[in-house]
Amino acid sequence: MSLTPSLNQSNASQAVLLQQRLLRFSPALRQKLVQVYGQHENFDAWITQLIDEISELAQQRSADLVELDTERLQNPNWFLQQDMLGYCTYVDRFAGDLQGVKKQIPHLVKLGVRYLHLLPFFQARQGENDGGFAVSSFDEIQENLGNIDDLRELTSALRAQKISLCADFVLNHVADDHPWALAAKRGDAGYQAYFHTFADRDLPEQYEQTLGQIFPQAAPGNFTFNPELQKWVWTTFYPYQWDLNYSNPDVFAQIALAMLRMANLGIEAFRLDSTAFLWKRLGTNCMNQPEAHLLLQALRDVIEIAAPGVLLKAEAIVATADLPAYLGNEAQGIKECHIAYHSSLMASSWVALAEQKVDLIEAVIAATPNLPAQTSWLNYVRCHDDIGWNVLRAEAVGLNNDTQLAKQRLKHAAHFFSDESSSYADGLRFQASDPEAVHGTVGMAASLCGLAHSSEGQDTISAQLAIRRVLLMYGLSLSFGGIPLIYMGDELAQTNDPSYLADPARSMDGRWLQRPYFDQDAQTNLQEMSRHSSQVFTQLCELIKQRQQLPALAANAARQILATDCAQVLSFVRGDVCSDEHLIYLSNFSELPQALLSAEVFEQIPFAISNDVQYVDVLSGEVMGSHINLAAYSQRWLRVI
Ligand code: OTU
Repeated sequence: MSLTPSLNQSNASQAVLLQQRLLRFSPALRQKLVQVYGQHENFDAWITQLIDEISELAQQRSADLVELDTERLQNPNWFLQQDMLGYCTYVDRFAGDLQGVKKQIPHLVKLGVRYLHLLPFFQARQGENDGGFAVSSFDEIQENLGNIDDLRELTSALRAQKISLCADFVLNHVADDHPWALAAKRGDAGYQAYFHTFADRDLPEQYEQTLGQIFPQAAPGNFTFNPELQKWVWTTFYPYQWDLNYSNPDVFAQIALAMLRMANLGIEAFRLDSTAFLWKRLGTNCMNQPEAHLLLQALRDVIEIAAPGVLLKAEAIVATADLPAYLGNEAQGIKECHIAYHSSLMASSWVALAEQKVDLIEAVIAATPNLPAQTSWLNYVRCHDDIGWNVLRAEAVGLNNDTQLAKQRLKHAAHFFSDESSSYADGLRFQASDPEAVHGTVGMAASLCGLAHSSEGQDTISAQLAIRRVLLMYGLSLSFGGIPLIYMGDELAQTNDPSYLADPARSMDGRWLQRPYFDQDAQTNLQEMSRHSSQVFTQLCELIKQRQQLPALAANAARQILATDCAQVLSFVRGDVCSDEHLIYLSNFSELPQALLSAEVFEQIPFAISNDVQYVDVLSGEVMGSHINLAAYSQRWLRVI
């Protein structure tokens, strides 16, 4: 069959561009992989074959995706645009299946969403599967959610509305019924080498000395005895999630190729799940190892060659100091992921709510470095996982140089949000039977903020305060910088869903408390302003709209903490402090009103010192006089008039 001349031409120019990218990024890819796999005797043949396969998949990319790649290469800051806003949800809980998600696009558009993260929808293990995080095929969709055609259709329908689809790519493990695990169980030595297996407990016990626990209650320990293999298998998460052995180059190659096949379906961003855990090293907690970073950098090179419009987002729930490495290192010319979750900012804002003081958030911000160009934080209030308190240990210790006190503070937060009758919050402890342990907390944002399910329709003071707290939390994530993310249901102030307790496949995992079904009724009745859902939705939309309009709130605009003499008030300035293109953020994390002297805040802004300026709060329209008054749990976004 002969091709039309124009197609031929565009194919030819595509081939040239691919060739250029291969020339540029293959040596970079090789340079990383030689550090990890250079000892293997067949390294040269292996990498030559891998690059061939990458190039093959690059050529299979459809014309519209190639066009998208080209556009994004021309505008590499596309994901840092002013109006970038994320939304995260499970497919079934939001809309039944992939076709249902397509029907919900108008809801996303109404919110201003530009980036939709759908939690795992690729084929998952039969039975328990950790909400889809036990993947049994990277090439098939969970039957109840649809098929590959539905996915392709959804990605293009989203793209038509300028919404990029983000999918989870579970890097650290596969399900115990993934074909690789099944082959291993059948005795295939090649596939056994895809996993970490141990004939006895000797090494596992040595590793356990320094390993942490993710699910200490539901899945204690990091190794599981498999009767078919008659061996212990490394299982950091649930026993049915088998950690991949990345010291085996074939594992890396298969994962890289799987990623490109998924990208070719139109997925525009990958949430790289559990990136911190990829490399194991005796005597360490097996997190954040240098090799894990090299492998992520190599995946970035693979993307640069074959799908350069695609984003990589690191899910590394680690201490603030360990986070920036996931975004590369500008001085050293190292690129890794484009986006990373800022989990310590998230957790510290909940601590601030519990303590009614903001020093821990300020400490986190102080420990948050400026990021390399073309990278961004992902800021969120809640997600499908627990709030892990331990990521804040360093900041909490640093504030008083007192380990015991730091532990007390984090314990207090866990207690505040999780224990009945200790506060307004309605959450639960996650996976900790030991009251001394500072593990995690689960619950929907609205519930943690004190909105009782039963209070819907009642205009009580406590409900109004709860709503303010929800908006306070979202206001921070929308104004901080980076990409803000809405967790499905929060926009409608949805509360906890305890129905998981009746399902034996889920009752052991409290995170299901915060994975409710989308409240269609609330969405249909958004014009009924007596509903809490409508009130939150309307005010959240207002915050989003203001953020879209204010250049000072763009993802990568500068940020600087402003000092206040009030421990309950958080304040920073975004944008250019030497011109009127800046915005002052102030928020009151306490239940009491606070008043600041305007002059003391404004004198920290060079532009305000040298000009006779007045500020208006864009949220209320109020012009600031000699004092900035902040009602309980309120925020102000001030711009120069
Ligand atoms: C990630 O989680 C996912 O977000 C979880 O939903 C999965 O259960 C897990 O991986 C396994 O695939 O540490 O960096 O609640 O914060 O498990 C990986 C604990 C992780 C999660 C933790 C997290």
